[in-house]
This record gives sequence, structure tokens and C-alpha cells, in this order.
Amino acid sequence: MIIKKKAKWQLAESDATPESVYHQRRDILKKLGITLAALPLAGQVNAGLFDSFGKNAETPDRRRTLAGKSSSYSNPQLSLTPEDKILKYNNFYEFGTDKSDPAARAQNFKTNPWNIEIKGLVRNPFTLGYEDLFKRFTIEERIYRLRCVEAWSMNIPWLGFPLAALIKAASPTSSAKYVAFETLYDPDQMPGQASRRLGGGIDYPYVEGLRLDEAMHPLTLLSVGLYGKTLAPQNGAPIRLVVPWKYGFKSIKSIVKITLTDKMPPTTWNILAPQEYGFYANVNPKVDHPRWSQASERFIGEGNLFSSRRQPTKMFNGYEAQVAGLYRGMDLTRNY
Ligand SMILES: Nc1nc2c(c(=O)[nH]1)N[C@H]1C(S)=C(S)[C@@H](COP(=O)(O)O)O[C@H]1N2
Ligand SMILES: [Mo]
Repeated sequence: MIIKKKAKWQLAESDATPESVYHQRRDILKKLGITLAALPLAGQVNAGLFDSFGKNAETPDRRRTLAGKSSSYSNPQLSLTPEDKILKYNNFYEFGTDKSDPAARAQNFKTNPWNIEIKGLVRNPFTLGYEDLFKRFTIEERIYRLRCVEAWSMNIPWLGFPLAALIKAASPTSSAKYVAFETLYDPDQMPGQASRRLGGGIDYPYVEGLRLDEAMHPLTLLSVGLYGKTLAPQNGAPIRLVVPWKYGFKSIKSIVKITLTDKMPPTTWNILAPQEYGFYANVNPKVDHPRWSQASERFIGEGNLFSSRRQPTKMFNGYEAQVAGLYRGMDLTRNY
């Protein structure tokens, strides 16, 4: 348990540390003759931050062109994070805890054939195959903000369809109150699932959940692509969730199972550190993480990672007008 929390602490804290302090720490280690690579966990994490945009070998682009119709739920005024940063700076612990690990290690991840199952408290359970993902629903483009709990953010042009469309097709019964999601479990393909060290101490498969009304909200997206192409494996191919008003960890990748249930489902980061990561995980600049402020964020745009501008974090990540009603009367300090 302690090791688990340490992995997340180091990852998040190094990310939330101002550039100057961060460099000072690196220099101190250097003077002591300690190379970052010699430190088991911190070494991996810190090296990842610096290497993400280094001389990464070009990987073959498996992505196919994908078009999406425009949507009134998109934010076309946002300045986009460059595509190469969305592709190279990732959290996908199944492939390792460094930001650069998913891009480096997920290139041969098999996403076709793929099956995603929807079941539980529904009248019409069904399974979608790989091609169904792109054919059965109308694909839209949604430019959304993404705010990671580690206090960095991106603006991403997703392609996908509302989760509500899928849930409606399954016809939930009146006892369905929550939706549970599960990522593929395949340690042969996902080195982080085969090794507790590489995988950050998480008990896989990665699981997430939403209240049914959150899942049915028109902003909640099942994404199958970004920047005009199908998803890269490191972004959660072939299908991942995107809930733009919640911290990034709610947006579970490479989903194989969606289950309607009457009980609040367990969620990976809440299991790991319940006092730090709640079920709701709504972006909230007034409720700090126990170990760092959530009032501002490092926006990843053009240029160097550390020259990225800091900007204030918005309530519900800028989607307050659309989603605040879902939480009326709830104490958001307790329901973090
Ligand atoms: N299965 C799975 N889903 C995941 C994660 C993960 O480690 N495993 N990381 C989450 C976190 S913390 C974030 S911030 C986003 C990052 O998505 P991106 O790499 O596509 O930007 O994915 C989320 N979904
Ligand atoms: Mo995150």
C-alpha cells in the first residue's frame, strides 16, 4: 500500500512542482553523484518528464482517417494542444508510469479485433466489434479541455459519440443507478499489468464508474479518435471514455466492459488512496488535493513542457453551466 501511494505521490508531486524548484532538485542529485535512473521510482518518473519530447524514435502511425460532424457541445474557441504532445505525454499505467512509456510501449497493442460488452441491469445487453465502433453511431468532433489531477491540462479535439447513445440502445431497467467500466486485462500485452513496479502498484484491470445521470449527460463521450484520426494505443484505442468536467483519471482507456448496476462501483484510484481520490473527482479549484493545490494548472500548448503557461483552474473544468445541476445540494468538499 505504501509503495502504491509513493508511486502516485512522486508522479503527481514532480508534476506539480514549479520548474525552478524541480531543476534545483535535479542539480542536487547530480552533485551527489546520483543519476535519476539510479533511483527506482523517482528515476522513472522524472526521466519521463524530460524524455517525453526527446529523440523518441518515430513509430509507425497505425491511425486511420476519421471524420466527425460538428457539435454544439464542442469548444471551438480553445487553442489546441499540439497533436504530438497528446500522443507522447500520457498516463496509461498498463504500459508504465513514465509519461513517455505508453507511446514507447503500446505500439504493438492489438486493438482490432476488439469486443466491448454492455450488460447488467439492461433489457438489451449486446457486444460491439471493432468496426461497429465507427459505424453504428454518428461520430462527432468535440474539442474539450482535459484536466489531470496532477495539475496539468490539454485541449483535445476528440472524435466520438455520446455514451448516452450506447446506454439507450441497451435500454437500462429502472433499478440501474450507476455505470461501471473496465479496461482490457491482458498482462501479455500490457507490461504494467505483468509487473507491480512497472504498473505503479495498481490491481488491474483498471476500473471506473459514473452515476447514471452523469453517464447520460450529453457532454459524456465515448471517444474513438482525435485530431481527425482513430485513437493511438497510448490514448486508449480503440475506445475510451471522456468526461471533460472530471479529473482525467475518470476517463478510462481501452474499454472492454460497461455494466449497469444499482451500486456505486469501485474505482481504481479511489481503491488505491481513498482519502486523495474520490468517486466523483469533479474538477474543483476550491478543493485541494491533500498534498497540492488544485487552484491552477500547467497548460500544455506549443513549446517546451516547462515553459507551458500556468492558468487558473475553472470550476467543473469550465463546464459549470452544463453540469452544476447534477450536484445540487451535495457537499463537494466531502464528495470529492
Ligand atoms: N486504463 C487506464 N485509463 C486511464 C489511465 C490509466 O492509467 N489506465 N490514466 C488516466 C489519467 S490519470 C489521465 S490524465 C488520462 C490521460 O489520457 P491521455 O493520455 O489520452 O491524455 O487517462 C486516464 N485513463
Ligand atoms: Mo490524470
